[in-house]
Amino acid sequence: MKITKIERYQLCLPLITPFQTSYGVLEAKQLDLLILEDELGNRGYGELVSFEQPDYIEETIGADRQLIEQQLVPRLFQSDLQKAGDVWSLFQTIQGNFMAKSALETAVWDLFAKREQRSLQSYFGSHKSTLPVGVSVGIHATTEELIAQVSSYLKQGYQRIKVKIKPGYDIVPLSAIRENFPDVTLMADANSAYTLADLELFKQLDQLNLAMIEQPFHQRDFVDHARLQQQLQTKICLDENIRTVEDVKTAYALGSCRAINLKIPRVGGITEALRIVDFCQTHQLLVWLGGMFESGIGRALNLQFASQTSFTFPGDISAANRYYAKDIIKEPAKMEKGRIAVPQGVGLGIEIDWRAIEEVCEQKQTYSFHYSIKQ
Ligand code: OSB
Ligand code: MG
Repeated sequence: MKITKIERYQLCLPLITPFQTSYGVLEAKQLDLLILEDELGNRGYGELVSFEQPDYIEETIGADRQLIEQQLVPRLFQSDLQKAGDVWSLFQTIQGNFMAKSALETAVWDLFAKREQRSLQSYFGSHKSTLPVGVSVGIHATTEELIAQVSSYLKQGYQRIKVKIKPGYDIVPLSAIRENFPDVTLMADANSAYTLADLELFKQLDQLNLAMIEQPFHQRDFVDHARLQQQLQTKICLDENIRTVEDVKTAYALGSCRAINLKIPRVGGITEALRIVDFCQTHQLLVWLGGMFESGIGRALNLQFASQTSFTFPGDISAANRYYAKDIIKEPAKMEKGRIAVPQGVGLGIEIDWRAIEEVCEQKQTYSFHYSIKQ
């Protein structure tokens, strides 16, 4: 396959309500839509989801745009891909920059699926048509507001609640939720805000029957996570730490966690994500699908990928209306009875809403094949 044209639409989607984590507050999500065109006129879609601030991981959307233009686009134009999995080796000598690589790698998967007239989920051997989903709840000003928000999400049907915590906002809000909703599948996400000095707090959280505690410690720490896991009944889940299957091997060997929050963009795309699913299956680590405030495009990818039988725990794949007033696809993800449908059709199974794109597009850039020759 030859890639003949690449378009990049720079979008900014305002969130319905600001989302607060231990890193800060997010009010609008910058994201880039990448469209890859082949010699037959098929178009594959990918989404760049990195943040403006390098707090969650090192990448920023600004640096990623530059890397895409200077490194990844030229490599794609010079390639002759036989299958989607070939992109992984094409990008292999570029270290890090996982979200930048994922934006293009996933677009190539969509492109191959469209060429071959197949759904994306068929490549993963999956057939499920709907998935149970959960929701991630940000830090709220008061416990009352938090309880009201959780209550509203549960009424809507969400099957699992994840609550963001930070030092000083942890045991009180979580105990309140547990008291009000004794049976809900509940978990906490610390986004790296604690250290092993907080062991006593984690022992208290261990009493709340949480499904897991996500990323309590530093993004590069495996050793203290292992020390904590040894002393807790509750599963530790790693998010920020996990960029490659080698990271999962390290975590497994040390006993740093019993669950993995897998985000396709954070691990550089579908090929690496599949390796991680395989390793987790073989070693009995719970693997589930996380989110990055994706638009309908990234959400469709998440739904296709999480439809594999190995995913049983509800993902951070909420309905479009949990995030944005207006999505950029024709049929935004809706939740019914706690489940969201896997888009049907070829590739990602979605259609872009070009009017909506026009409204939120801040810049458009087109790279054509000759771009790489001029390098
Ligand atoms: O830590 O899982 C996280 C969103 C952005 C960055 C990091 C995280 C999150 C979420 C929300 O928790 C996931 C979503 O609903 O898309
Ligand atoms: Mg997380």
